[in-house]
Amino acid sequence: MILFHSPGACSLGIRLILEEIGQPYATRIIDVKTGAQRHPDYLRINPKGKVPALLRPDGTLLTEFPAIALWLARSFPQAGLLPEGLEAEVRALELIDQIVATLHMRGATLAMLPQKFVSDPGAQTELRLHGQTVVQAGYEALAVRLAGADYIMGDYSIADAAAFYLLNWHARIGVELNDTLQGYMQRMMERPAVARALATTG
Ligand SMILES: N[C@@H](CCC(=O)N[C@@H](CS)C(=O)NCC(=O)O)C(=O)O
Repeated sequence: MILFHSPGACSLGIRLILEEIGQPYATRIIDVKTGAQRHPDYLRINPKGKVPALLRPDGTLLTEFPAIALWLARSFPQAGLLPEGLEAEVRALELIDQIVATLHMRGATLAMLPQKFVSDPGAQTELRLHGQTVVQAGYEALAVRLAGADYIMGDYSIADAAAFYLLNWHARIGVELNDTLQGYMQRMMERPAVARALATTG
């Protein structure tokens, strides 16, 4: 498998999952800070021009965080990253989609990169504040889930890989982590797979 990844991007979550699985994989760096995702060489591989993207052993490319995470969990069940059954699957997707589609795309992106959407400095400030409000509400909801549990779904799962990348952006977003979320991040970073993912091309 080959993961197309940008340091510091949401593709870090997929690295966490790959490290938990422990199967061989390679990482190709597509640094979105330099615009590498729009280079023709990468667009030939992934016309969406986004990371993460995963080239699978059969030679096909899979994109979109929730789809990649689910495929990995179901393809390597021995890693125990998602309990069996439809209910566990939809609950995991419910959480991951909220993190990626709402908190990341409609919150963090606006807070971190308002200049991508508007040039007016006042409008940028408004967008940043709106994004921070969305993320703040999402962080509070995650903290409620984690008040009585070590991980988002109780046991460690692919939902934690998504939560980790979003919480890891807190300083860039400008939203603080409360004690519960700080404890969770500490717990996550003590997992050898998370430490390995961060140590290489986090
Ligand atoms: N819906 C996509 C979102 C992926 C995404 O937005 N990735 C960002 C990095 S965190 C990216 O590739 N940005 C480059 C760009 O938008 O040009 C997914 O679930 O994978």
